[in-house]
Amino acid sequence: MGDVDGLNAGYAKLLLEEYLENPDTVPEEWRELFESGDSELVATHPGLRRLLESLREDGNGAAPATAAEAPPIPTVDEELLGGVAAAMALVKAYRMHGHLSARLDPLGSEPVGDPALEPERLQPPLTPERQARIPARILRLSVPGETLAEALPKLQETYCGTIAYEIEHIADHEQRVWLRQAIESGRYRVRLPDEERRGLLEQLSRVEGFEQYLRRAFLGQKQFSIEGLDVLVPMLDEAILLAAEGGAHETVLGMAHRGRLSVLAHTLGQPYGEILREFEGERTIDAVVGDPEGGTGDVKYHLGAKGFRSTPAGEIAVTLASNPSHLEAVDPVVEGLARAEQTDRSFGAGVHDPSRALAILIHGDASFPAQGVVAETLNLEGLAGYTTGGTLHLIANNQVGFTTDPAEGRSTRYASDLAKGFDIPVVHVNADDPEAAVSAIRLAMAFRRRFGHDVVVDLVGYRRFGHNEQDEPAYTQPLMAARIAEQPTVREQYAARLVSEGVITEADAERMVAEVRDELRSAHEQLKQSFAGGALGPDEPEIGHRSSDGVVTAIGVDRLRELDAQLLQVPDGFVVHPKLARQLERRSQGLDDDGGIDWGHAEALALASLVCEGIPVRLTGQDTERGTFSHRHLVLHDAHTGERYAPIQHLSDAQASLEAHNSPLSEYACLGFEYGYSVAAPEVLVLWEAQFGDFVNGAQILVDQFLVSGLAKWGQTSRLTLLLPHGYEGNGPEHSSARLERFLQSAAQENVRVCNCSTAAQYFHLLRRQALDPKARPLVLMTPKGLLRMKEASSTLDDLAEKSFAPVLDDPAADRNRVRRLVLCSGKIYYDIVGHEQRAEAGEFAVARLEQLYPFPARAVAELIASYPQLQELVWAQEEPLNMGAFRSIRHRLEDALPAGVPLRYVGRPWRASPSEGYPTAHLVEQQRIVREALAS
Ligand SMILES: Cc1ncc(C[n+]2csc(CCOP(=O)(O)OP(=O)(O)O)c2C)c(N)n1
Repeated sequence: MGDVDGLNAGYAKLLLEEYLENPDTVPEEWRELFESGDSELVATHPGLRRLLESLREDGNGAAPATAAEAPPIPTVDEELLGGVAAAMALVKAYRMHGHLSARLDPLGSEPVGDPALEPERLQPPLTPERQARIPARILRLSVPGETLAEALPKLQETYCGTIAYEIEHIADHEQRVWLRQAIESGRYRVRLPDEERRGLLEQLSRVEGFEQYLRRAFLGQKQFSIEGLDVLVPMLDEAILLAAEGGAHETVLGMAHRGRLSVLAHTLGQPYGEILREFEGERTIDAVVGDPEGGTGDVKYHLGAKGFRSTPAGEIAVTLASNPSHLEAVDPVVEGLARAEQTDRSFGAGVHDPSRALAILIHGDASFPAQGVVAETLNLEGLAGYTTGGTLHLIANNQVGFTTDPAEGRSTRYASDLAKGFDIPVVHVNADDPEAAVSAIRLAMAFRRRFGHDVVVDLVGYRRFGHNEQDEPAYTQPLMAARIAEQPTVREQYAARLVSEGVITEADAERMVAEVRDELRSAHEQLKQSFAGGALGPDEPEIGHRSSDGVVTAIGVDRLRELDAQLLQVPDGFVVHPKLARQLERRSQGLDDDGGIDWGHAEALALASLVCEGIPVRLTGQDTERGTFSHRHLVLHDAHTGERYAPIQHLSDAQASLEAHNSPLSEYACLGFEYGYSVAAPEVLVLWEAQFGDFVNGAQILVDQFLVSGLAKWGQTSRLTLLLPHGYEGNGPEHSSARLERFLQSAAQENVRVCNCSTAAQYFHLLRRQALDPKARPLVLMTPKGLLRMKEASSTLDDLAEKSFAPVLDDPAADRNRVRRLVLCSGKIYYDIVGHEQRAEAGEFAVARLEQLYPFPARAVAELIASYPQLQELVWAQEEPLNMGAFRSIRHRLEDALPAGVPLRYVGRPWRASPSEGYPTAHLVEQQRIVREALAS
């Protein structure tokens, strides 16, 4: 393309392209030109007319390469040119704003509309006559029609019907063009064959019949009925079918209370009898009393389950993740579950294949925009360490949250608007148009398959009854409730449509309803008879009681040397930063007799040994590849090229993968993700590291609702390991405490392990024990900062090769028969005490360490105490305030272990509202006081 009267035609075309994307981005005079075709620019540069004309010739907008090659332009139709520009603006408006005129609300509220969608309001007005003169192909439309006049109704139908799209915000051009083409061609909006339509009605009949039966049979019991969003069930079926077709062997579903029972029954295929049993269970005394040795169980609309669906492409598992009441908390967990299913962990860094599993998240319209974890989870979608190849998000939008109206609950127009910030396409669909809803899924799944990105389907329906079955919706939403009372159910509407179109008879529709009712009745009858026979309900989750002993964690010296050598190897030509190279080289010296294996070194050896024994490892956290304290350096960066290399992923005899990823700056979603991963892959040592330990409270919901209680509620556990930097080093209130007390308060029935190691070797053995122990349990580990490089906390090769993890470490220097006071402590303060000048004189004192705080090593502590025959006092010394740290959780355990008459004394910070001093000097004074008091005679 050459010049256009002195203007570069390529530039002009570019501007036109830009204008079509977003009219506001081009200069005003150009916008005027494109919209009216009658600007000063055209007057000064008549060649522009030719350019527009050439675009008319070429439906794709590609103009000939040079002006000379361009076919001779006959006369320019000024009128038409202006019309074309207006038509382009109209097309653009439909694509961008068509959703504002779409009929999305089953309750019939009027769409707001937008003036840009009205052809007569454009300049020049697109009258029917003008529309008829504008060829559709120059508008780059994919809807049928020769002229704009023919295409416009199709555009309206496509963009403003019962389904609507928001795709123009997507930054990726290819995705936008693909979506436009997919939408306008109607490829995914085809009329369903009659057999599928009958099937759809059958599903809707089952959903409605199920919910109605439960309501009548168990008056007032909570079922969180799906009615008003019934079509969610066939939509899920469609998604599962398509996932299987794409090669998936698993679908992982996360959802809250709404419609969960129906999903359990109809999507996972849980027999009606089992669900009815849960309802009956609420009436039985067995369920109320529970088993003190077992779990607590959970309400029926939180329980997870697994089912299998057979599809033409083969069987596919469907997992519904257990979830707490905390809305959206399950989102990252589902992502982690799916990621684990998608990962081949046999070698290297693992191989991720997103086609193997599909994650589906069902959100509430009130919770999606308002719960921050949603944004945190969406932010994971494109990250190499976290992506699941595109999550299908379904917003179960019943236009109310409990009693809160949308205008009170969010600042955005749509519940889905948050997703647009993540470049996610949004499809809105009216829940009373089942065929549109199914086609929305087809488009969404095709997009996922093509681009591997998340997609949101905003299913706009209503809530036929109250928030739950005990609520009266008319108290707070009287107009909506009255409107809903008049609204025929989606099954009724769809049945009437199929009858009127001759697809089924009325008798067919009634038969479908009767069938499900009969099935439920007979399942219920059978259940009642089984009760009469004394059959019991399903057991509550059992909680095992003894950690497995006898796990060998030591590794031969030669093997350790071999691993160590490999951990220092980089490819030829790879340049490690010289300062770091020296640091790493010092590691080899650590293997000498003098010792000096520090924390990072011990960790690398532990993880490398596990990988070679076939135990996969996954380690994530903020800046975790290097380590917050620059002590790890698992992943190296070539000093010249920036290229990455992780020697631990290239061990010659590795039999499993090691995944290491720096995480985004999130605790809630990132911990949730790792929890999910570790549940789906209990054989993997999954480690999540907090930057500083106290940041874990950003994930408190995950800790409380999943990590510590999942076993009791759902029988769900894992070997997820939390590395929480902890210790008072004068860095202020926020960087001192990982809130050990919170974990100890939640520790019961051997739900978790809580440790605080004081040497590199202890850490080495603990990591290996955590991975190798046949009994999986989460481990909460207080990790050090200053001790990472402290000579006294480092270990020797023999410590790794010969020892094992000791829950209690005795005083190596104690003169047993002289000791009158035993100071027991945990973690870093040990070194403050033994390093204190007074310690040298304290011949009558011994200082021992409690390395495992839960399960409390009662026998080891009792033996320790008994080994000091002259003991007159036990001191518990801690850095944390009295209302924090370990003391209040373990005090009774220590007292139980003491002989009669030997008192227990507390030394530590007094009750404090904030964990630590803000000023380093104040910290030093307080730290000194604690140590002196522990040692003072
Ligand atoms: C984190 C959290 N806060 C508050 C609640 C209490 N709660 C339960 S349901 C609900 C309304 C949810 O509305 P929406 O997300 O639209 O789902 P719906 O119940 O309408 O399906 C609220 C506030 C909760 N479960 N979780």
